[in-house]
Amino acid sequence: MSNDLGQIKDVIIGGKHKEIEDLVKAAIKKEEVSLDSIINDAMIAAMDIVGQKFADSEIFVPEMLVSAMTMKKGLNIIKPLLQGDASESKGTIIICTVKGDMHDIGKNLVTMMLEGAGFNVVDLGVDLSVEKVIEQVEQVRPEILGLSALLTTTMPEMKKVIEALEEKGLRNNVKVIIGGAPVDAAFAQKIGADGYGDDATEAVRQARRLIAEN
Ligand code: B12
Repeated sequence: MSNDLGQIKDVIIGGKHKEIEDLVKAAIKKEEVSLDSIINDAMIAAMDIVGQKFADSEIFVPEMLVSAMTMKKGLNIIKPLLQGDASESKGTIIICTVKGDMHDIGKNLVTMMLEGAGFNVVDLGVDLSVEKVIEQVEQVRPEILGLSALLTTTMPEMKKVIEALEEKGLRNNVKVIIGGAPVDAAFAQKIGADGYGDDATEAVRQARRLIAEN
């Protein structure tokens, strides 16, 4: 791994939020460092280590929070570079993190990549109740609904959303894609989702596939 990526990773793990912006700016300027590697090999890899340290009780929620804040500051530097051609929308997507779940870095990254790929994304934020999601689907009428969950305890909310869409007669109007660390393709199939993405690139691929099938 290049020195730039290693430093970004260390700074996120250490929660040194004052240093991240300059490091990301410097890395972006280097031809040999891709945006993809900054996001995946440095930033997401750092959060995996943070998660592991938390699981091993080496760090606690406050440290995890500062690392998250550091990553967010870094992502904000990258965001403008991911913006695509917004002249013609490829379709509308509503995205949110499900009820009881405050994790939003993955969702935000997926949002950035979808917007970069030309989709119109309505980001409802975190901790969204089933009722609120349904209300927004009725109002916005998106082609796709994206749901994110990072906790095993909040994954069942995704199933509840799909059931509520069925009950309201909305299920045929909107495709549902899901993602988040504890979620997988088998779970997506089990709850009747239309797609699953293990990262932001796959989220874009799934969205394109579902729009093309529409
Ligand atoms: C940062 C973090 C936090 C931060 C969140 C800050 C924020 N604004 O997001 C804070 C400190 C608030 C936090 C709190 C908690 N956390 Co936390 N957290 C993490 C950590 C370290 C990183 C998550 C992250 O941002 N990853 C980076 C992003 C980019 O990855 P991602 O979210 O997986 O997203 C990617 C894909 O999954 C996918 N994707 C994501 N969403 C979607 C949606 C769609 C539609 C698609 C297609 C794809 C997709 O694409 C993304 C880009 O590649 C993880 C560990 C980990 N490695 O996941 C633990 C982790 C998720 N947390 C955990 C826990 C236990 C908690 C707490 C319960 C701790 C506590 N005791 O209070 C609370 C819960 C709070 C709540 N109610 O939500 C556990 C969950 C265990 C479990 N099995 O359920 C983990 C796994 C840590 C661990 N190893 O124990 N956490």
